[in-house]
Amino acid sequence: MGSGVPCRHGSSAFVTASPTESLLSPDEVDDAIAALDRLDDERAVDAWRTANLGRRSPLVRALRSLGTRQPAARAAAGRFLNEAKARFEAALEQKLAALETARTEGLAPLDVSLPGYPLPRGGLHPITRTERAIVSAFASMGFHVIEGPEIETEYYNFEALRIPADHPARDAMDTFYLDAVDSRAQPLLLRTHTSPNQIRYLERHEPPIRLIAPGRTYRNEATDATHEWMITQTEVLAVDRGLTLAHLKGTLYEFARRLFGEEREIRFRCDYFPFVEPGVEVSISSPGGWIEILGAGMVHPEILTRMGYDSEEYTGFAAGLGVERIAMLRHGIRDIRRFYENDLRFLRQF
Ligand code: FA5
Repeated sequence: MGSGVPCRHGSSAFVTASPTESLLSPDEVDDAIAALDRLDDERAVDAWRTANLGRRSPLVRALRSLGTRQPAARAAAGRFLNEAKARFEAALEQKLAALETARTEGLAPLDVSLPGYPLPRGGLHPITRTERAIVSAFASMGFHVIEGPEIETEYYNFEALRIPADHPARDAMDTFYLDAVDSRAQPLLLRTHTSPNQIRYLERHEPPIRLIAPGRTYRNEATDATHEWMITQTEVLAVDRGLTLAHLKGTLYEFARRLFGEEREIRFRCDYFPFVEPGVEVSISSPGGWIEILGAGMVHPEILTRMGYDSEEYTGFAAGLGVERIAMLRHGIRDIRRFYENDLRFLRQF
């Protein structure tokens, strides 16, 4: 309890005599109210409330003990105590109102006509912007967006895509393995590409299929100006009757035209991926030379057969686009590492 707050825990506060006397003397009530009047901060007022109106205050204890008094003394004492309580409560309410007025008086009134403060505005990360541009280019060609898990099993990331354990293609995708297995004892890893989405989708859907699956992928490799260890990829898959390499090329040409305009050149070269046949890589011209932006090809017939489709009847094409590389080309950025350094001077330019 703070100084200046009268608190009567001693027996002197209780007057235990006749009905004309009270359990709390009138003087003490006056003193307590005068003490409250002198207080000027909320904590002291709170302490006063506890001392004078709290469960253990003389007033409340006296009220509680009324029942033990002689009937003759009880009525007069009760009246006095109730009056004291009402006076305490009124004084307290008045004091709190006075403190509130004092608190708000010093504040300047709100002038809504003053110019506002410029609030810092966030923006979308350049990789998110490019990812959205890619998605919308394919969506306008009839592809729909799906998502798959970033933590994958060896089966979906490699084996189902015809990349067995001893296959050299695994060397190109140095893998972050997790110290865990799934319910079927499959080793878990951070997916090295978005191609597992092809298998996951084919398992559950019938052709015609046209999907696009953007997301993060991870490779345990050294970084340089065009290589990061965390890459955003976008998988593209189409499966239908009669699809050919011409459909793949036409789709990718149209995509490149929408994203880069007519000026940039696009180059197709043969490449090898175990899950396509034939396979290609696509590069885009830039002032610094060609930049490879994606791998692609015709879905390997064995994958379609394994998924239960007649590969004579159904064919498909697939592609895996590197979003960071595409963002570099769109914005003329020479070093891929800039994207994830979190340097606001760089990020604010987008
Ligand atoms: C793949 O990841 C295949 N899954 C692509 C694919 C899909 C082929 C469907 C055939 C059919 P690759 O490792 O080449 O392929 O990566 C594809 C693209 O991701 C590359 O062209 C490149 O743009 C980007 N990329 C790959 N590794 C990196 C890296 N370390 N840093 C930046 N971008 C990368």
